Amino acid sequence: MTCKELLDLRNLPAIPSDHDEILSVLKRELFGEMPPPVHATATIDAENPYAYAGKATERNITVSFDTPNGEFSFPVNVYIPNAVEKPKVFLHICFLTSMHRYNPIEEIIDNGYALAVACYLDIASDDDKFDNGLALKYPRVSNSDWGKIGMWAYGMQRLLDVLVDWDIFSDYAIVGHSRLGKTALWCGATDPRFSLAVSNDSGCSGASLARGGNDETRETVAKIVRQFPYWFCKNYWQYADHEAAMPFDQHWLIAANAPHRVLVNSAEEDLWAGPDGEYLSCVAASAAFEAMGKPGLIADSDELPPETCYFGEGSIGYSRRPGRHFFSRYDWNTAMRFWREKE
Ligand code: GTR
Repeated sequence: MTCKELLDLRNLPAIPSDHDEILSVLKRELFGEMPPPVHATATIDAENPYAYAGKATERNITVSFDTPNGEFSFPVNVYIPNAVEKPKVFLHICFLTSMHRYNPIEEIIDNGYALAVACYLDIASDDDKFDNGLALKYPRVSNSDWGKIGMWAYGMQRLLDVLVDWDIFSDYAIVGHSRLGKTALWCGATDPRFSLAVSNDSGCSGASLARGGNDETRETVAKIVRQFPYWFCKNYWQYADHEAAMPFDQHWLIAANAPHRVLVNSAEEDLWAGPDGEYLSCVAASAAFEAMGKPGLIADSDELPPETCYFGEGSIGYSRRPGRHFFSRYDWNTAMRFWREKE
């Protein structure tokens, strides 16, 4: 079957032509409302200009901004290649600190990119407690109030304030893996200063379509809201086992990033995330990019892709590699390639 035939079976809601309308539905029904942006500032707590054999400058900073309930701060590590005049910078919302295995820092530097890493737990805890971090500053009352994914995304936008103010970078990408891949897509969709959002194995409620797919093997809305209700606004919970009633599907989240680029990385064995659902979502989101005069996904076939593929020519990039759920060096190299090839 062609992708078009597969998509026809899924009966997806059409993407609105108005960007604000896409965002208002995704806010109300999925991730929750976001507070207005409040410009952040930062202190540089330590700086090492000789990091990585002298190839990089490492800055340890604290990002701070006002909230209705006082100031909020979180730490970030930034790595800047010394040999590049105005490098592009990846903002990575990461599971742990920058020393986590998901950060091949030296390789990123050697490719001429800068990297800014924040640990998501420093922004808000990954549990149903709303008494800490950014959650404490914004009491959750209504069904459309934000969940944790919205908070993590908002924190990264405040980090972006600081990096833009430094005026030493030429371009900004938001990157994340898995639950933080969902976050990266939402962060890019709600802040046009990013020129690229990289979703690594983001799966259900991220890049992967909610409608269709193999419910035995993949994560569904029912499964995710049972285990991680606090990632979302409460309105999303009503769609457990009622995907057909959703006024949107996940291709809207990719489309909401238009006209800026999106890269979707999948792993062949990551059936929980649903690589085919991620691919079809890219195909379905393409119309929104095309309506803005940008190419969507440019693939070499109408059928589902093979175990290893890279389609990097369109505004939506797609990569699939063998193996399991992981943010691998392969995935990082795909992101660097996509950003390098598409200026
Ligand atoms: C899983 C969750 C996925 C994905 C993953 C992760 O347990 O069901 O949606 O987000 O966690 O973030 O590692």
